[in-house]
Amino acid sequence: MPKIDLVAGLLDANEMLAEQNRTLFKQSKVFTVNLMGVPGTGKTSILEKIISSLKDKLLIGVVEGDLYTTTDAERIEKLDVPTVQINTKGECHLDAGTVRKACLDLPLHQIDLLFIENIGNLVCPAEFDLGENARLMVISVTEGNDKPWKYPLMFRRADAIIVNKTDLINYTDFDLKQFTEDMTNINQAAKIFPASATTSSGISDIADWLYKKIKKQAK
Ligand SMILES: Nc1nc2c(ncn2[C@@H]2O[C@H](COP(=O)(O)OP(=O)(O)OP(=O)(O)O)[C@@H](O)[C@H]2O)c(=O)[nH]1
Ligand SMILES: [Mg+2]
Repeated sequence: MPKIDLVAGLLDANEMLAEQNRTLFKQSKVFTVNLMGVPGTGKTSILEKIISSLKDKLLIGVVEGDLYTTTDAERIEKLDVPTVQINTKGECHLDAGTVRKACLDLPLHQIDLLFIENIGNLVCPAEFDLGENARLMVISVTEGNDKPWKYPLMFRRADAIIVNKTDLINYTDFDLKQFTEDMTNINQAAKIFPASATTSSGISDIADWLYKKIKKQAK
């Protein structure tokens, strides 16, 4: 079978499973967030801070995607939220079927907000719909201004972009104004949140945005 047909077939099959996940999440009244970004951009660190900020208002669950380790799940479990680790054993993204299986190990009906931390990568995760309600992307100021143009699909499909590690911005050439302008051309609808998981700057804005989205959907 030509490679291109195989890829198209995989994506079609994934789309079907993503629809099933959407139905499951809707029936379970759980709002799901697909958290994406390159390795080390601060996905887990941001997640730790958002969980701490929303934990008293919402019941939160987490699916942690990683190639081989359980490090991130161990970090999240310390916050006392139900967590399931997926090890993709080399696959560069999560897919809808794998997420579905992980959800079997979660008390989905008790959860209001489910985070899915995807594999660190700016290419593959963008193509695989997981049935999520929102796509949250993390980029950090140490990664450079050119990423939206180099990886447009990921940036085009994001509902919100967290620009993390702003505590380091003066040590980099990252230009937030330029980034915001570029994003206007690529994805005008995406919200942009400058933040730092280290200092907690910007975390309350992200938490408020998520909370409002969840309440709006629940109406
Ligand atoms: N200075 C600074 N460092 C940060 C910030 N956020 C995360 N880090 C550091 O960046 C490194 C990677 O953070 P993680 O949260 O593990 O990143 P990740 O995106 O989850 O990484 P993977 O799961 O491996 O893809 C750690 O050493 C964090 O302490 C931040 O806002 N500022
Ligand atoms: Mg992580």
